[in-house]
Amino acid sequence: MLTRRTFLASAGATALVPAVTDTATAAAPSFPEAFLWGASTAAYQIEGAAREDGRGPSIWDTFSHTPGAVTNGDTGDVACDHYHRWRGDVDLMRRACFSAYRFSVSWPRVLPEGTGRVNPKGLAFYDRLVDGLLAAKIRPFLCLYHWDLPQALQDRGGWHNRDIAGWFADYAGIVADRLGDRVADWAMLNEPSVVALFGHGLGGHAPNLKGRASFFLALHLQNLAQGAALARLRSTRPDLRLGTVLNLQPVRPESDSPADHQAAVMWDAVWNRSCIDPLLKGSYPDIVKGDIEPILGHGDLGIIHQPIDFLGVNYYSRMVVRADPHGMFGTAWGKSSATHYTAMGWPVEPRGLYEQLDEIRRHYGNIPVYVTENGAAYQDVVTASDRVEDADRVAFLRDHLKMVHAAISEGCNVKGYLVWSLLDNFEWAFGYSKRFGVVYVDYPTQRRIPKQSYHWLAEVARTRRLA
Ligand code: GCO
Repeated sequence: MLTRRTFLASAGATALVPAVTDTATAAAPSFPEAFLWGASTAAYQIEGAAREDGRGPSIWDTFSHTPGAVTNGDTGDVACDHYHRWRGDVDLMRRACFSAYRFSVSWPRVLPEGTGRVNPKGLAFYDRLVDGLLAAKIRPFLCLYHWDLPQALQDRGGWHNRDIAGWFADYAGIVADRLGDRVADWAMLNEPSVVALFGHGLGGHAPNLKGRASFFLALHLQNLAQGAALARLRSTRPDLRLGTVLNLQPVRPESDSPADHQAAVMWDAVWNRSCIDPLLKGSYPDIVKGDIEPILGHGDLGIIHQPIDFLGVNYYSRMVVRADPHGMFGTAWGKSSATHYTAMGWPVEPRGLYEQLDEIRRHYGNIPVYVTENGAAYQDVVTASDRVEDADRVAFLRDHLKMVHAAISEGCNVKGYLVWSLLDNFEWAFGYSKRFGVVYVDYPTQRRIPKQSYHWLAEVARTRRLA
């Protein structure tokens, strides 16, 4: 079975776009004063306190407790214990001169059954966190959905039940009523194509469903729910800045053959354009219309096509595909030409980030963009002197930030960069075996050890320069 790992491990590409000009990359890059620096996290990956203060179960609780589902049987029951240690974690960001932080709200912490009864203690947690962030002069970016659907809603069909558009809009309204006076920036979803592909298409993530029709239904209903929530918040809270977070990856054919080119067009439509096009252009790509039309309700596209104030872009690598008549979409992963790989097996391809930002400038109205995730897992080691010398991660971040700088120099509307992630955390099906943090977490003691990359990023945030 393809997992997220094998899938991305075979991604990668030769550069098929014009090289970034030397002038854009050569000078010691300095970033605009208003540029935001920070980190992203997600509730299930860091909070822990899974059964505390009235939180209901999510599909990731169910999945992680299923024998064999997650590496080493790891679960998010305790995670980074951020639910109790958030003050120290906010302080780590303050000391790093971070000006922004994207976190997600756990839907089942706020609404244990997904709809109906609100859990006051759940909302109170985010209330404290937001106040703590503001006191530390860190701008909160709140994401409403980072994959932890209430299990009670999964039991009612989850992302396969059209009612979810209303459930999600109601939940968005409840959170905004409580936090909208202090949180200005609201992202609806995180990476709907990952939820659709690994949760509902290939399997490997909660709720572990499979099939092409299942994939498209989950994708379409996430788009619909996102549109419903955007419309709800736009009408009730016109003062908020609304957006969403997509994982966009330039797709390249493995060879020049027409079949591989066709596979790349298909995969780009499935992975990238079926999310961004309906939202920003009001239509699905032609090549997937046969899949979408049978599930498209009257008026759906009007609901999905909403103005947004910003787009969050998560970027890790390009993707290479080739034609394969046996693949779910007639595609298979092609061979990467990259020379470096992270501990996830993902190719290191900083230029792909430039290409993606440039694509948004040229084809999507140069909408304001935050890089809401970028980072890498490496085999971090704590030295005898209690340090983590993650020079590979520093190089990764520096090379990608150079590309962000190049994109800005060429007119891309990039407003900030949030590293994935602040802390080592629960990396979904890989559990705690992959470390993405700029801060090391010693799980048995929950001790935090800022890595070399943390100190490096802090210096960049402080000086706005890439040393
Ligand atoms: C994603 C999620 C994060 C991951 C990160 C590393 O992109 O899958 O947004 O939750 O942990 O991307 O895989």
